[in-house]
Amino acid sequence: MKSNRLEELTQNYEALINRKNEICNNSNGIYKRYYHPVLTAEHAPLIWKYDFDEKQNPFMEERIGINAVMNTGAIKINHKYYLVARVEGADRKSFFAVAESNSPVDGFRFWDYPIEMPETDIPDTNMYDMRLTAHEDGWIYGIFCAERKDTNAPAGDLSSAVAVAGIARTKDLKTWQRLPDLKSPSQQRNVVLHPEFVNGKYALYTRPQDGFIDAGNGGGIGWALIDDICHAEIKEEKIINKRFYHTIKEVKNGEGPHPIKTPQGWLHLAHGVRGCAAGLRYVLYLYMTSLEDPTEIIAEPAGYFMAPIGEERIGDVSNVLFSNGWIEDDNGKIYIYYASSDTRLHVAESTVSQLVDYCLHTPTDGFRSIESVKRIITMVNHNKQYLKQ
Ligand code: M1P
Repeated sequence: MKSNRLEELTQNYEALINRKNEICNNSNGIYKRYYHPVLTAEHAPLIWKYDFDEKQNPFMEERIGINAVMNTGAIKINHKYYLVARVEGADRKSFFAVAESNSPVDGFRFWDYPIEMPETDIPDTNMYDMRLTAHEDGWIYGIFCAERKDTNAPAGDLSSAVAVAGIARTKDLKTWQRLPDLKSPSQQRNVVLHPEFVNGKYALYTRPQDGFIDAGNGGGIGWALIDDICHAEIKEEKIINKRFYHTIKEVKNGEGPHPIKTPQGWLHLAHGVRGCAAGLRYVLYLYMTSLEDPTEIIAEPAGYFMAPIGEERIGDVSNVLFSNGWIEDDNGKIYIYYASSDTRLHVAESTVSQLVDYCLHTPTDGFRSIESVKRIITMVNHNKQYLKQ
């Protein structure tokens, strides 16, 4: 028989999983947020956290703490929605776990077991931020950040780390085959596999960085063609989406999930980072590249597409929105899974048509205040004809 406390915990847990989500009606016309986060630390299954044996756990204490659920890969398979989320324990270690639902916006329930990701010869200290790509070669790839201590750091420096792109593939999200890490001349995070072959090769979005935190000379989101995904190596890397002074991506940027193919071009979601007195501010932005040449930018609206609001602003790493997962549904809808402040995971809804319209018709960045003013004057002059006398 279950103890009263376990019974109560179970009831609360089921209420949380079965809670219906609601769309927020205040919208800028581009997307709508949903009220409730789709995954939080509280969504971690009780069987992960509690020893259910009352003799061993007379106070029904939590034995394993979960701190946050955030940055998720996302995919729809056979009418079901799957999130491969970054779960962070109270011990600071992140790992991957699959949550499944029949709905894109609520009802996500973690599988009983988190993913036991195979390792390479070099053990991973931490792993996070998986981008899922159902590639035309038939595999589902998961590329993620594998983090290890920097063995060249001076004695006493226990913080310096090295980020590499870990690569794994699966057919069912259950059994994963780990491939060798991406060989790169620089550290890498935010590496994403393009879903199609390009010139017969695998194509990666990269984010070269000088250090673990700093992009340094890494000029932005890169692109590299890979001969053999089973021994992936960057031989040539070209920056396709650059960082710029006094923009939302001044300090660094990174590709989100893999881009979505639309008749007008590849639609990309990315994050941009700038510094301010409160620390780093992470926002999301969109851009598009050409279908003929996926490295050629054809549209990039000025500024951010989504920035943290309300409770999204606060968390373990405040002032952060981060996304590495979205799902294009059969009805043209797009579900954007985004994490706020490295703490919880939300969903916003839009359509391919709306996002493409946003990209193609929002003014680009003029890089100077006076250019921003000119854009507003142009809009006002245009709108005058529609004002009632
Ligand atoms: O803390 C904010 C984000 O920082 C990193 O992203 P980036 O490499 O672009 O700086 C990642 O650790 C990410 O997981 C995290 O959300």
